[in-house]
Amino acid sequence: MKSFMLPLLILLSLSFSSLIEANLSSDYYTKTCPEFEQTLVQIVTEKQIAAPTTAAGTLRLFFHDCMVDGCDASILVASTPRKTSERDADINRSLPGDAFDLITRIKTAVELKCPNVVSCSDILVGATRSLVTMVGGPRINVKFGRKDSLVSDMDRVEGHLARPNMTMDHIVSIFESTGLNVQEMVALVGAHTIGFSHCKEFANRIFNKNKNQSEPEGMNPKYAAELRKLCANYTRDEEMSAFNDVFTPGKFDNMYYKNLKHGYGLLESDQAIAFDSRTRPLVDLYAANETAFFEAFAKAMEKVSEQKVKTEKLGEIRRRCDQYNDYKG
Ligand code: HEM
Ligand SMILES: *[C@@H]1O[C@H](CO)[C@@H](O)[C@H](O)[C@H]1NC(C)=O
Ligand SMILES: *[C@@H]1O[C@H](CO)[C@@H](O)[C@H](O)[C@H]1NC(C)=O
Ligand SMILES: *[C@@H]1O[C@H](CO)[C@@H](O)[C@H](O)[C@H]1NC(C)=O
Ligand SMILES: *[C@@H]1O[C@H](CO)[C@@H](O)[C@H](O)[C@H]1NC(C)=O
Ligand SMILES: *[C@@H]1O[C@H](CO)[C@@H](O)[C@H](O)[C@H]1NC(C)=O
Ligand SMILES: CC(=O)N[C@H]1CO[C@H](CO)[C@@H](O)[C@@H]1O
Repeated sequence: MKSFMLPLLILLSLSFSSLIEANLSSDYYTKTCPEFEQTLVQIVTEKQIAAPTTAAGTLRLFFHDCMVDGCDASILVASTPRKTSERDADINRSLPGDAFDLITRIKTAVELKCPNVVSCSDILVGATRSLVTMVGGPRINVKFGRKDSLVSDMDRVEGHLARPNMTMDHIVSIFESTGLNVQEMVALVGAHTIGFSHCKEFANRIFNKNKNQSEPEGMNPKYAAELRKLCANYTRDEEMSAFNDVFTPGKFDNMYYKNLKHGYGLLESDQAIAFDSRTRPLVDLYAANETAFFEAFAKAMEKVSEQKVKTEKLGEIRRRCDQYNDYKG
């Protein structure tokens, strides 16, 4: 029975979620859980101070959750023996534990104050908003009132998330299929102004490819040499990683775009947006004007956070973020 129900649910959520408008609002929990925001900000602050990589990890988790069927905490669900969930899709294997831990901590604290009221998806969205500001980025206007998904399926990830080795056409088409245009795409990828990438994500650029060429496409030679040193052992030590923004790795600023203009793009897809004729003018704009980047980023993030949101019937307030409420083991 179960194996029949799940595809059915997927079909339902596909056909209706875009038709019914969700009622998101900025004061959604003011009456039902007045302590929500304050509790969230307090835990986010403590966690970010204790583990400074939390901001980048959470921002990436947010993006991966929202790109696959809207922000619905489907990424937080743990796999079961019967079903491999989104977070264990190959592309999610490197999602950082600190971000999952943060959401669990907030959920636990909020459940003590107001049980069964605040969704996990709202917690992830709210935490991302606070962390971006905390590391120097813009204020993002977020609304609340999302429900958590009733499905999380590994097979739904592929095709919704870009990979560094895709062509720019392919990457653009993935964003467009999610309702995001080229301008919004370039602004959103500015998120790579914080955080890091594992060597395997760019090893192809610095080691194997173009063996006859001294440097990978567009990469600053000194930077390439440093990366080769850093990643020398990456096949043995899979944890080896490099900062996405080599100059101001922990600060949310427009350095990412300045880097691209000088050959300091880490991923192939990063560097490529400085060359493509559709994206280059936006890279130039955001490199020259941080205010323009911040405005565009905040607006695009707001849009991402509100697309395809689950309403009453298609979701629930999960009691545990990693399990559906009807989970029976
Ligand atoms: C062209 C589209 C994109 C591609 C190909 C891409 C790919 C990647 C890859 C391969 C990593 C490294 C993961 C790892 O090694 O653990 C990464 C990291 C990251 N990505 Fe993206 N990404 C894209 C767009 C975005 C967007 C739109 C956001 C957010 C709005 C984002 C946020 C992040 C963050 C914050 C990190 C650092 C994570 C950390 O330090 O834990 N990315 N991305
Ligand atoms: C949104 O709110 C209106 C008015 O409160 C209500 O009639 C409607 O059913 C709500 N829609 C959803 C999807 O919850
Ligand atoms: C891109 O990378 C993925 C894994 O990271 C690999 O499976 C795929 O074959 C690569 N595609 C191309 C065109 O290199
Ligand atoms: C590298 O250069 C050698 C000698 O010039 C040539 O035979 C070979 O085909 C080149 N390989 C690539 C991948 O361009
Ligand atoms: C790589 O491994 C070798 C031998 O185990 C070690 O001497 C060297 O310091 C390592 N390099 C890096 C960058 O970790
Ligand atoms: C930078 O962008 C902002 C926001 O779009 C704009 O108001 C401002 O005039 C721009 N500054 C310059 C120097 O172009
Ligand atoms: C954060 C998280 O859930 N990571 C998981 C990604 O996938 C690997 C392999 O299945 C798991 O071991 C991680 O726990």
